[in-house]
Amino acid sequence: MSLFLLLFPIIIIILQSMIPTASVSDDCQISTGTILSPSSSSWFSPSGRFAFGFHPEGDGFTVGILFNIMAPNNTKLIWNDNRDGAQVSNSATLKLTKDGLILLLASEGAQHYLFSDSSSSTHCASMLDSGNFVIFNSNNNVLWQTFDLPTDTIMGGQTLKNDKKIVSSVSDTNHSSGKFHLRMQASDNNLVMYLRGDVDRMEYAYWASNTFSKQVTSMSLDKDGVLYLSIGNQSRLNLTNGDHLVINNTAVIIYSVRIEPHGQLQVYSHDLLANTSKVLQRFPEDPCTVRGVCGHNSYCILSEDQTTPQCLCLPGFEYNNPNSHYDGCKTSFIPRYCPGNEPAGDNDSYTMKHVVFETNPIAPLKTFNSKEGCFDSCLEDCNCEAATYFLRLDEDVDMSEFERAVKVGLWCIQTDPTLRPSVKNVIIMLEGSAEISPPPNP
Ligand SMILES: *[C@@H]1O[C@H](CO)[C@@H](O)[C@H](O)[C@H]1NC(C)=O
Ligand SMILES: *[C@@H]1O[C@H](CO)[C@@H](O)[C@H](O)[C@H]1NC(C)=O
Ligand SMILES: *[C@@H]1O[C@H](CO)[C@@H](O)[C@H](O)[C@H]1NC(C)=O
Ligand SMILES: *[C@@H]1O[C@H](CO)[C@@H](O)[C@H](O)[C@H]1NC(C)=O
Ligand SMILES: *[C@@H]1O[C@H](CO)[C@@H](O)[C@H](O)[C@H]1NC(C)=O
Ligand SMILES: *[C@@H]1O[C@H](CO)[C@@H](O)[C@H](O)[C@H]1NC(C)=O
Ligand SMILES: CC(=O)N[C@H]1CO[C@H](CO)[C@@H](O)[C@@H]1O
Repeated sequence: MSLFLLLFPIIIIILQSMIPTASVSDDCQISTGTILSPSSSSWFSPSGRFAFGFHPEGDGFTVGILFNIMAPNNTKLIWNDNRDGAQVSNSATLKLTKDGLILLLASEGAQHYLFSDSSSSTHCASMLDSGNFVIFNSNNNVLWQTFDLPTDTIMGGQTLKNDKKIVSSVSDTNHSSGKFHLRMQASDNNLVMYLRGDVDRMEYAYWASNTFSKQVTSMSLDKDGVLYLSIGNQSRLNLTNGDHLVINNTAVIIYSVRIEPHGQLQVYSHDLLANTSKVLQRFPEDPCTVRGVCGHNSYCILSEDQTTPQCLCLPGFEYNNPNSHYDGCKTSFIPRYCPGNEPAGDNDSYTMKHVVFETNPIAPLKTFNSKEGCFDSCLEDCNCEAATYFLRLDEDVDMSEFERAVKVGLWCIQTDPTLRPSVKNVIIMLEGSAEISPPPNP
């Protein structure tokens, strides 16, 4: 009898503490102790569209979130762990424990925490239909979520916080960090895209929101697919026009925005009933204005569909990598040297019209009265391989041709002067015009 009286309040306490736990379980799909391996199935979102688990990459696997758009054929990896680390082998396992989410690299005996929980309060995890993978404690508080660690993609409902960035992937099959990034820049309230260098220097930027005077705090993609900047705490500045916002009650559409391997930021809509994806908007609109998209000694033109950049070698050059035209070009001739002041030997010369240097000239510009004077000056200078010649405004300009102006990504012929062939085998005259807006000053 006395024992029952003692136990009674304890039973009540246990019952009470179970009530919040019960509500948590609605959000819980994966409980602690659950193990995943490359040969087992993934942790799917309720709709089955998002799969957290091991996904093939290179010779092994990467741990990430796969978005099935046209399942199972058209998939996109929207997030992955340790993207610049080595791929994991098929003996690896992933385990949700009270201490966090651990990747055990069985063969190497090593382990790596995707999320480490020092207070051992990890309760469960869920792959949500928004594309967010979330780890909860028993009070239903978020301990960790992939939405806080974006790689190259932001999903509808996700925010890129101040001073955070997303980095393009190398390609659609290699999700290591690629050439470009988009940064929510706290220092000057701008959302900026850069060619990745040692530092984010203004001359490497190829797109910016130009919101200097506003108090920009973050970039978000809302659930309706409108990309916007938050200004202060209340107002927002829409970056996309929202033209796609037509009422269609039968459609199930989700949105994403990704910095593409070729540097453009693209906003997508994904129709989950029709199983189609389309690009709603691109920043910048012209893929050839992405700085460095083509690599050294090559230039960019638009493909037939007007949306894909195509890189061509300058005359006298060939692709560094015949399988990828985005890796720049190298000389296709054997350089011959012109020591001292000996006159240059044989030469081939090419003229390319309506092109612009994308950065400030390497050497100070000289002024000539004629194109021939400019040409001869390059010929006399052993180190000159290319010369730009700007038409004066009073000269005849065929404006229709400017519509299709070629933009040269020739930031420098060769960065290392000792590698420069001091020879007149190739002279390239780049004829620009004052009509083409000059590149921005750094
Ligand atoms: C992905 O690209 C990076 C950088 O170019 C390279 O180091 C890595 O080996 C590539 N990974 C695979 C699996 O090809
Ligand atoms: C779209 O994909 C889902 C999931 O794979 C499938 O159930 C559905 O039938 C597909 N719809 C169409 C129109 O193909
Ligand atoms: C991808 O889809 C196409 C058309 O639906 C089909 O012919 C092809 O076999 C699929 N490929 C794979 C790898 O499933
Ligand atoms: C933002 O909100 C905080 C607290 O809610 C407030 O103190 C601050 O003044 C607000 N800032 C702006 C710019 O409205
Ligand atoms: C921005 O987009 C939202 C959502 O579509 C819309 O409600 C709002 O009116 C837009 N704001 C402006 C200034 O256009
Ligand atoms: C509405 O969405 C459904 C499903 O995606 C599609 O089949 C239909 O054509 C859409 N209707 C309109 C008017 O766009
Ligand atoms: C030194 C030399 O061969 N110069 C030639 C380079 O090419 C131009 C154009 O073909 C000729 O005019 C030069 O005589």
